[in-house]
Parts: sequence; C-alpha cells; structure tokens
Amino acid sequence: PPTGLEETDSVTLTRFVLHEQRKHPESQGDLTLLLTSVQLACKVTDSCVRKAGIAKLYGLAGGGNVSGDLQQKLDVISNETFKVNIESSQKVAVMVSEEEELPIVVEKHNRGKYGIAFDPLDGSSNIDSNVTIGSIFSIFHLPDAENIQTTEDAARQIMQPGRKIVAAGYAMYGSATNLVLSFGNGVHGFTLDPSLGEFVLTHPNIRIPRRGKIYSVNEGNCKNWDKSVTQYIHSLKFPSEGKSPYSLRYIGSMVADVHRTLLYGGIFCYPADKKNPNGKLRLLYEGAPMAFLMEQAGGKASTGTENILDIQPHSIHQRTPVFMGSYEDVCDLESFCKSAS
Ligand code: AHM
Ligand code: MG
Repeated sequence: PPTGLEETDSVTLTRFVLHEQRKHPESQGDLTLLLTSVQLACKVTDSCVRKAGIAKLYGLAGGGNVSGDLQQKLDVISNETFKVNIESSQKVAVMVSEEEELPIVVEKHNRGKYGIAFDPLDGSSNIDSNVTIGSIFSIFHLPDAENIQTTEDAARQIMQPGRKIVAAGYAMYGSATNLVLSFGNGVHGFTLDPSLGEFVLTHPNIRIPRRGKIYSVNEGNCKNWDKSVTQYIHSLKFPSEGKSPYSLRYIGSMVADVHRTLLYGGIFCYPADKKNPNGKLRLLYEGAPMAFLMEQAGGKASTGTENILDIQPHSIHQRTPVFMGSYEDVCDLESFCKSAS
C-alpha cells in the first residue's frame, strides 16, 4: 500500500536526463541543458493552454503561417516560447518551426552544436474546443554548426533522416500533461505534477503491443485515398470469419492519437490522397520524431512503401504520408501497398 513517502523520491525529468547523461562520459551535459529548455517551453505552453479561456487566448491571432494555415493566438505564443527558451539554452545553432517559413539561424555567440525542429502547438483545429493538443520536437547533431551563415546552410545541415535523431519527444496537453521522449534508449513518459511544476517519471520504458485493436484515421477523406489504403481499412472493419473488427478512434490531434496508439497499440494513419499527394503531416517535426518514438517502443512507422526514418528530407517543411503503430499492423498495411504496386 502507498506509504506517502513515494513523492519524496520521485524521478523528475531533469534527474532522469542527468542519469542518462552519466552513461556517456564524453557528454558535456549539452543535451541535458537543451532538454531543460524544451521542458520549460512545454510548461509555459501548458500554462497558457490551461488558462486560455480565462485569459482570452482562444481564437485567431490575425496572421497566417507558411502552409497558409490561420494562426491561433496560442500558436503564436507557443512558437515564441519555444524559440526564446531554446535559443537561450545556447545549445542550438538552428531552429526549424512549423510556424516559420525559414530556419532560424542562432547568433554565433549563442550557438551550440545541435539543431532542433518543432511544431510548437500541434492540433490547432482542436484548440478552441478544449480538446487535447501537443508540442512535438526532434533534435539533431549538426555536422558543422560553427560555419552556418545563411538559412540555406542551416536547412542543409538540419535536413537529416529520422535515423539520425539524437532525441525526440512530445508534450501532450490533455486531461493531464505528459512529456514522452527518447534518446534512442527506449521511450519514457513523464507526467506534470502541477503542485511541483515538475515532470515526474510515470511511464518508464513504454512498449507498444505487437498488434492492436484500434485504427485511427480521418475517414472523411477516403474518397480521395489510394485503393490500397481503402482496401486495408476495409479489411479492419470486415475481418475474416471469427475475428473481431477494429475499433475506430480519431481525435484529429497527432500527439493525442499517437499517444493512445503507443499505449494501447493499433495504427495511426494520415495517408496521401488525390488532393495531398504527400499527405498532410510534416516530416521534420511531425512524422520523423513520432516514427523515432514508435520504433524505440517496438513499433513501426511507414509511408506505405518506405520506413519514415529512412527518408532524406529535401525541404524543411516537406510532408510525408504516415502509417505508424503496432509492428504487425503496420506490416499488414505495407503488404496491401506492396500488392497494389
Ligand atoms: P496542424 O499542425 O495544423 O495542427 O495540423 C496537424 C494536425 C495533426 O495533429 C492531426 O493528426 C491532423 O492535423 C488532423 O488533420 P485532419 O483535421 O485533416 O484530420
Ligand atoms: Mg502540426
């Protein structure tokens, strides 16, 4: 039974990251400091999301981002807090944000050896209705951070395949606030303890079930899907005799849909369609970091024909079709795509 002493020795995110760092004697603690600044950006965003209704932070900010999406006030605030906090860690030379057309090149005196790509507030269409939203990030080691001068140099250095990710994660602003991350040593989940203002380790070493019972996709787009995707989804709804059909869950916030998929298993899909030949989701700060977490948890992430982690990016905001989740479910989807080609 609980003794009441548990809280006196909780593993905070900072303590966890410091402990991990000790396994790499060559490390100078740069990643620890960088993650501390990401953690703070997530806490500030969380605090704004929680008080948005009262502080009148719902609604449009009056601008648009690179993709032509209307920016919400919370999109603008979270983008600013990510930029300011991460830059002040002095551990990055380049930042790529969903909300910024060009990569941000950090001034020389403030630079470090990492690059970071982030979607500061994902799931914008859910903001005003108080449905779960989140932040996503991926961190890369830059080959030659010191010599970056132009935004072209910056883009060239940060455009690395997901396999090269040093650390990736997401924060989820749901009924509780979670931060889930990996540095390539499994996936670990933390929950924000509001009374302490600290993320505490609650889900060590998350493993996704080999096969799930849930599929997650915006089925309203199915008239524009490839036949193989339509056939695959049909197979989940009309399984062979004796098997149960899959359940459908779709929130429309990638972070929330991926989080549920990680914990319960199943498959999350954002396929390409006739209108969006590369799907909707962005490679650098949506597809790749989530693919990294999926693989680290024993799952799989695919475009249908290629492992998402193997894609060499050619532009910082490029999109990718996404199918990720339980290993066997993603393999099934791939076999439908294969037999169609
Ligand atoms: P956003 O970055 O503009 O918020 O868009 C990304 C979001 C994802 O969180 C989610 O998976 C997807 O868009 C939902 O799209 P749709 O509304 O087309 O189903
Ligand atoms: Mg997004």
